[in-house]
Amino acid sequence: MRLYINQAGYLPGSIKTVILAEEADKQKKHEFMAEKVIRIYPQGDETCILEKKAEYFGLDEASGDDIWRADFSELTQDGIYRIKDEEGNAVSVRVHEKIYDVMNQILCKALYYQRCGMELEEPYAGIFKRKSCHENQAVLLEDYGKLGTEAEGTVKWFDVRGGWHDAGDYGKYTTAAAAALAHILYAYEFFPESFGASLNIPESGNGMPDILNECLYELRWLLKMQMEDGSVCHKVTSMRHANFVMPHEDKRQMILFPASSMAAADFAAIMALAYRVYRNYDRQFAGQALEAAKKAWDWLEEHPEFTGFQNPEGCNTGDYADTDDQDERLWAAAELYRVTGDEKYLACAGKFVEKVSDLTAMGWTDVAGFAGWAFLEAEIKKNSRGTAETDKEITDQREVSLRTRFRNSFLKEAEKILKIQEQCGYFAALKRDDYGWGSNMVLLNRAMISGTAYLLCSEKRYREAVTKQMDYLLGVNAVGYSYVTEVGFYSCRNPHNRVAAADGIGYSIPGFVVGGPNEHPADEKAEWLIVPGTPPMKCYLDIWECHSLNEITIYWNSLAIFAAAFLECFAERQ
Ligand code: 9MR
Ligand code: ZN
Repeated sequence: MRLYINQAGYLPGSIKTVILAEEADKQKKHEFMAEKVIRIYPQGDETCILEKKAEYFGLDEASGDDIWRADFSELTQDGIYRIKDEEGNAVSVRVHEKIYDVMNQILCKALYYQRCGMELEEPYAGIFKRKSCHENQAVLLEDYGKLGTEAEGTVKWFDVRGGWHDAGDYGKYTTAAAAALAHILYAYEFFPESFGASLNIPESGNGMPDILNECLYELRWLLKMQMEDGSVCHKVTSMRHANFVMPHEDKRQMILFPASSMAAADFAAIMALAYRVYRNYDRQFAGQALEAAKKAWDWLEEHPEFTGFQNPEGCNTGDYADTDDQDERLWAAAELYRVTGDEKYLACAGKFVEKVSDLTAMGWTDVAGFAGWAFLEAEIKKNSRGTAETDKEITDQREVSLRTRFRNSFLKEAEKILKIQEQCGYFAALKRDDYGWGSNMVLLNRAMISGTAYLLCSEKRYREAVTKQMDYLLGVNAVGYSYVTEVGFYSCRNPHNRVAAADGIGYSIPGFVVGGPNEHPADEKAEWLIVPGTPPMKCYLDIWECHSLNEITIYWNSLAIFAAAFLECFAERQ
């Protein structure tokens, strides 16, 4: 029997479940599986303080496991405990009021380690200190072929230093960056008090919350991705991914790839949001951000057609391809309306919303849910600790109807998510077929939707849904891993991250969310090692070569940041 708990720990008031699992034996008759008992002891003490029944859930399809579950929510005192089953299997569990406060700091600090174009100095980076990287200027794709020829003199050079490396690779991608920033900046707007701690980064103590300092590093880079005509480049990467070397050893030529309408619209939206968030801290930057947002919007108006992006031949870095830009345009309109109050944006939002099918998506491909957050801001802040600035009475019927539409979409989707969770023995918000590349992203996206539903209607079951997603991420899953590097007693240590593979340290920078189980492995090592027919929740390996299982990205961390900030905000609610 295997026992699974959240390895980071539980908030005193939260719902707590231990899962007992064993690989299903097809010969056994499931209807007659007996109940089991678990006992809980304080660490280092043999006096049982709580005895609970573990009820048989049944066969869990995604893992192929027989599952029993015991609720131990009564354990509300801070402390470390041992949970034992009748066979003597045991696991340690922590209960502490600061679990998600600390979790959030670790997840946020990980972003600092992704910084490009500056040295990571020992006082902030400790053993993970490293030299500055990617200092050289970039060229436009159209000029790339001229390098090393007679025409080299006519090549234009661009300074695109700064920002975060996207993931385990050293590329920097506009739509991916916008999604990551959105998760974090909205989390900051909704739960500002969850971001009080110092992250020990070079800017700490300058009067701005550290999470905003960290995001500003990314935003200042993002500004450089805008061209003079207002368009925004889709990405800046080398033609081929870097070798597995430290970032400062990667000397490949950086290329600015062509603009896309998704990049321009995401850029407009995130810069408008940045204006709101930063105007009280850094007026100059805020002003620049708003101006850049409007310029990108004007470009979009001049280019109403879809401008997609596809890698040119020979390029193997991420393409973050999309087939539609209506949701991105919707988000840009929503944010610009929120900051300017200009009706023209509201009218556009009303037009774009008709063309978007999923109004709750909040990833790099589909972003309409962010528009929902923008419209529902005042309502959401009433229930979180953020203070609404714009809680005016809404008289414009178009806005009222947009709000209702988003509200209903979030609540409807959250209801579906609860159903998915109910069907999974591990309470994961993933269906049998949802275990693809970055399955942890799908799960955490759903956690954000559940969280949004809670913010809209205060129904406890939605808050518990978020708790359970974080439980899954942090150890309540069929392989028993905490999918956050170096957090927990059995966590991933070998993420697909060029830095981790090249730094020779032997363990990982803490606080990175890895992609997670993938039933369709797409890298050679995983294809060899994952035996066909392995249940989807078990298609995972903590091996650095397995990029389709074990990569890290900024926009997976940012999702967990949102969820952790949410749980920290409601830590005191029972
Ligand atoms: O998450 C992306 C996955 O869905 C794609 O199939 C894969 C191949 O293009 O790319 C993944 O995204 C990666 C991106 O291309 C580059 N940076 C790291 C991303 C996460 O693995
Ligand atoms: Zn770099």
